[in-house]
Amino acid sequence: MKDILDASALDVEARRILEMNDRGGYSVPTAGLYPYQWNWDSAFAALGYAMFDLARGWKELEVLMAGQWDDGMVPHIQFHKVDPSYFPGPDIWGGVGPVPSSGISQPPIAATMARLIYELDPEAGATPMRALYPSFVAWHRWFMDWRLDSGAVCLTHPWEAGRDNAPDWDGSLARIDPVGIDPYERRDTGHVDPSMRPRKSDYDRYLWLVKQGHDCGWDQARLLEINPFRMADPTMHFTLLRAHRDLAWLGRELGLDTASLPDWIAQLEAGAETLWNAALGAYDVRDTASGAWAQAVSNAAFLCWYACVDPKDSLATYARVQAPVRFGVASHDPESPAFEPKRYWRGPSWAMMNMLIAMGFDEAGLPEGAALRDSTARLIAENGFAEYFDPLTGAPAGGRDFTWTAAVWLAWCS
Ligand code: 2M8
Repeated sequence: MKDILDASALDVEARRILEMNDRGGYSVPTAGLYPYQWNWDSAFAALGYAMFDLARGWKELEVLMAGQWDDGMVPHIQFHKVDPSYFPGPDIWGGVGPVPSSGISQPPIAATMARLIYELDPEAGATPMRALYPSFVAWHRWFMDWRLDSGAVCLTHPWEAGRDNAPDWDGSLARIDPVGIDPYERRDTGHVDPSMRPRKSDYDRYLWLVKQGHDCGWDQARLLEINPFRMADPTMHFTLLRAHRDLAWLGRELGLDTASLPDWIAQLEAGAETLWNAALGAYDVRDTASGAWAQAVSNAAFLCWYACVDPKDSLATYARVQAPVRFGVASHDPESPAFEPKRYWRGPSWAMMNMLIAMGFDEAGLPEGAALRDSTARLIAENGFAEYFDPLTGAPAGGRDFTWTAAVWLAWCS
């Protein structure tokens, strides 16, 4: 790759982006569009920083976990410094943690990134990792206490999966009548072409769900009773299962208490069965209220190798959906009528998802991992450090100078 693409110039650019998006101990995904600290973005950022500054990598995780709520939840956004360029802000969310925050979480990849950083230099990593370990256990426990349905991990808001407007949620969101939300003004469409963003009908429902959480003080027991949107989801399930495994590894390595982890791993291994949609030939989203499948092949379906669960027929499905795709993994099946190659999580290729999927392929000894890495590297080299990309043409889309794309370049592509 290096001879073809001038990787060293891209390394310099990736580092420049990470430094530019550094707000002093935490990073923002990109200025303007996302001016706060996002949970899984921050975990990728930590790995990116660690490639040239280990201490800065650990610092990112420390700031992330310092926003943990008393109940163990680690919020999806921390609003360290209010910035009107983003909506909805802290007043709409009413988070109840130590830092103004949202009230939902995000895919728990932080323990997995912590393991990768630790492995770069175990001696330097022992002290920060020991300090972080109990907060990771508490966060993982929160998911196990509040978010299981037949052993599958659920989300309570599309923003929680990080795959905001994926077609996976369409049927279930359509059943919500978003009455009672205050008039609002979106900011995202002022930064990015609206045709690359969610539709208004999605935003109305996102805000209705936020209001519901806000009005009950983000009480998980109450939300379990009243929230009609509880989706058992491969993103949450596979990232948590993988994170449990990595946390257990770190705990054993450092001689820490790993007592809960084997049982949590066993529960999620069994629960993965309830996400397998045999008719689709893929792991799928299941609406826990109706029992209905989303009938959607997403990129999250291909995290089964990353989670080290039985892939069943996933490889054949991967080959089918990837046939027309040139760059990375499409976030939604290109043969589906809902596929839109530039609209956010309804089709585009995401460098960080590609990395997680490829980690699983590599560990399973499948050649698809190296191929995915090459196509993602080419995507970035030819189109820049965009938020996401058209998987058919490679055209950059969404925000630019993006933290996780830069981090993925440094940690995996270069
Ligand atoms: C996107 O989500 C935020 C809401 O959380 C938004 O659109 O305002 C998603 O791509 C999510 O996965 C990501 O963490 C976030 C920041 O990059 O942006």
